[in-house]
Parts: sequence; structure tokens; C-alpha cells
Amino acid sequence: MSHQVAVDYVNHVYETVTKRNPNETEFHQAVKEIFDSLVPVFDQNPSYIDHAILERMVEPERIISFRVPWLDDEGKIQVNRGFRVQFNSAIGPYKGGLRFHPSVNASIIKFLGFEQIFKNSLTGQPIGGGKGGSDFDPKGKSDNEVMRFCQSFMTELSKHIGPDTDVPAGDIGVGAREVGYLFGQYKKIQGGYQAGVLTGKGLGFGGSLARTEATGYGTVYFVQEMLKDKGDSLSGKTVVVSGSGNVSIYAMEKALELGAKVIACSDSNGYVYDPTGIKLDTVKRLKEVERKRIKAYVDEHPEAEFHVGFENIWTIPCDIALPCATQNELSEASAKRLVENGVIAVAEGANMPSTLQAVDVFLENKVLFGPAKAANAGGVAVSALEMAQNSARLSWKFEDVDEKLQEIMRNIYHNSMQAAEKYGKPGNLVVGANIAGFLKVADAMIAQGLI
Ligand code: NDP
Ligand code: 2IT
Repeated sequence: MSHQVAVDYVNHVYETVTKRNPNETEFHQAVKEIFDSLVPVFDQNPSYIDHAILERMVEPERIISFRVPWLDDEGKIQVNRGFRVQFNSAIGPYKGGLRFHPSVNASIIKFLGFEQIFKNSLTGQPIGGGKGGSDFDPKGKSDNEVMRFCQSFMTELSKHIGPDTDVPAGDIGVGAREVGYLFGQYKKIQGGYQAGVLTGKGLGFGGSLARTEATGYGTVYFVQEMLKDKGDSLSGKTVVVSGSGNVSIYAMEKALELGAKVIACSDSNGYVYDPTGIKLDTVKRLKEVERKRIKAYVDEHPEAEFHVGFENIWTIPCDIALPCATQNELSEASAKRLVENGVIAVAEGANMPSTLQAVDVFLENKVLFGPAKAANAGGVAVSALEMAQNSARLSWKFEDVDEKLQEIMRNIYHNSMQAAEKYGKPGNLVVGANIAGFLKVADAMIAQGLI
């Protein structure tokens, strides 16, 4: 079979995706990245084409879109839109976070849900792919408003989820507070204690130790593996981390623990550059407790500078760059700048933070590049460990969960490297992660027949 047949197949299905899902640019982007990686698989195994595997994979098993009405503190009625995309259940119950951010729409939720299929497969655990959220903006809302929103959101969502069907968790704008309110409402509606219906719960009611830290820690463990292969380590490296939310904070914490120096972090308003090293205790208090803007950091640390303009964080020279905020936050121009400044490694803590062109710049310049599906899979991996603990009605020690997380990140790295080698793209972790994630799901779908 000729290479051209595989290329034509991928292009043809991609075209139908763009036609059938008009204007969903983020979804198109996520599909394009995976499709381009899979050409060598179809070259070697054309039977996947006969099974119409891509046509089936790009169509979610189910999408739920719903009204979320709630009362604000003034007694005024507000209405938001809620989503859950149940993308693929070939290897386990749908699993993936909920995002509350004003930018949320069908395209964002579908790109995240599509990526989640392959990420979850890569973890080696029995979890399918899903994602959800709302265009609700938690910023500036009172605790009571957030609670009423979460209760209304769950009143509808509860009809569609369960410990063996679909297990949501956090993402942007959804942390321990929101998961707590969501869990309380689910429990009230269902009338039973089904701890495994959500992950990222509080430690007192079924949450797993190390879940809060897992995504950020996992991203840094992944960097550690990439560097180890080159005989290098994090010790003494300068690190720039975008964002200052859950993923960023724990990426910074682990990088510091491994001897690196973190010199900058950000939020959507701008970035803080602290040449003496970011003081993480301040960031944690400002963001996790006081829910303030990152700009407030410089009030306490006059040695640091605040700069307006979020993407300019990538103009700071560093050895390691960790984009941990949001999609498309790192453009081609930023990637070029990082390369000019001598960056050694880039790992994506966020989902799809680098544009397709930025990824090409990193790969062409032989920067060690850890793509999101591999590098940030530690979060959902520990979510699956939370599900396992809930099923067993046990809770494991922090060290035990952390040890399992490290092993999972090592496996993801080696499996992705092996797949890249086998399919003719040695060292390309984008291709490797996409292929390794794809094969398990594709084979499971085929084994289960046309359903
Ligand atoms: P948080 O809500 O805790 O933090 C998000 C951070 O990113 C904040 O600093 C926020 O700034 C910034 N940010 C968000 N949206 C934008 C935007 N549109 N423009 C600029 N800055 C923005 O979320 P998480 O840390 O949980 O998630 C961060 C990324 O990691 C996301 O891509 C998420 O999908 C991904 N991820 C999360 C996992 C998890 O376990 N939580 C697991 C795997 C991936 P501001 O406060 O100003 O909005
Ligand atoms: O993007 C992600 O992997 C997450 N937001 C975590 C999902 C989860 O179910 O823990």
C-alpha cells in the first residue's frame, strides 16, 4: 500500500471534520495534530482504514449541552451554558475534567475531550475520554454564588454521570472548592454515597493524597526523564512557568525541590519576573487562599518586576519552559524567541498551549519537547488512582501515590519514545505519544465491534 493512500485517508477525514464542525478551530487543531502523527500507522497497518477508525473516533459518542440558571447575590437570575462531551468509552468510563471559564464553548470542550482519549490511554489505566464545563466565570464571584452555580450545574449533569459511566474532575476554574460543591449536590440527588463519581475531592471525603500536586509534579517528572536520557538533570537550571494556578504552582514546587531556579510565572493579566527566584509560599497564599492577581506579588517582593502582557513571559531567557496556563498561549514567534535564548526543554503542563507552528519550531531545533498528552497526564493518572482507592474504600499514603505517579510518567515517556522509534520518527514525542495513545483505543474499538 502506498504512502499516498494513508495521506489521502487522513486528509479526507480531516476535511469532513472541518466541514461537519464549522468554526471549531481549537477542535480542528487538536484533530490535525493527531492525524498528522498517525500517517505512519496507516502506512504499516491499512486495516485501520477499512475499519473507518478515524471517522468513528472524531465523532463523540455523546454530547450534552444544557441550561444552567442560578441566582446571584443581588437576587438576579443568571444563565450559563453547560457541556459534557462523552467522547470515547472503549477502554473505560469517560474521564476528564470540567472547565469553568468565559471562553468555554463546544470547540474548546471537544478539543479537550478529543485529546483526553489519547492522554488517558497513555496513562495505562482503564479510563475513556470525556470533558465538560461551562462559560461561567468564577472570578469575582462570592463563595455562595459559586456554590449555587455548581448546584445548578450538577442538577443536570448528575443525570449523565456515575462512578462506572463518567467521572468528572477539575480543570481551569474548577478546584477543590468547586468539586466539593458538585459532589455535595450529586450525593443529595442520588441519595447514596458514591465517592468515585468525581475525582479531586477533599481529603476528608474520598480525595486522594497527591492529586492536587499530580499534574504539576508529573510534568516535572516528565522533564526529568527527558533530561536523564541526555545525561542531564534539573539541578541548577532556570525555569519559566506560565500561569499561577494548580498546574503551575506544583510544577514550580517540584522544579524547586529538584534544584532548579524558577524565575517567572504569570496570570492572564501579565507576568512576574523575579531574578532572585520566585518565592512559592507567596504565590500559593495569593492564589490558593486570597484568590488575588499575580501582580500583588511585587508588593511583597520589590526585587521582582510585573509586566503587563501574558505571552511576553516567553521572552525571558531560560533553560526550561513550562507552559501551564491555557491553549495557544505560546506562538511561533515565542517559540523562536525561546530557541534563540537557548531553551533546552519545553514540557506542556497545559492542554495544547503551543500552536502547531510553535511545536514545529521546537522539533526542528531539536529542543526536548514533551507534548501535553504525555507531559500533563499525571493529573488524570492520579485521578484514576483516586477512583481505585474509592472502589477499594481505602486511602493510600502520599509516598505510595507519588511513587506510582513517577512510575506512570516514566512509562509514558518510554512508551512514547518506543512508538516514535518504531514508526520512523525517533525522538519525536509528539508522534510517539499520539501513536501509543491511539493504538490501544483503536484496537479496543475494533475488538468490540461496530458500536
Ligand atoms: P487554574 O484555574 O488553577 O489556573 C489557570 C491559570 O492559567 C491561571 O493562572 C490563569 O490566569 C491562567 N489562564 C487561564 N486561562 C487563561 C487565558 N485564557 N489567558 C491567559 N491566562 C489564562 O487551572 P489549572 O492549573 O488546573 O489548568 C491549567 C492548564 O492545565 C489548562 O490548560 C488545563 O486544561 C491543564 N491541565 C490541568 C490539569 C489539572 O489537573 N488541573 C490536568 C492536565 C492539564 P487567570 O487567573 O488570570 O485566569
Ligand atoms: O486535562 C486533564 O487531564 C485534566 N484536567 C484532569 C482530568 C481528570 O479527570 O483528572
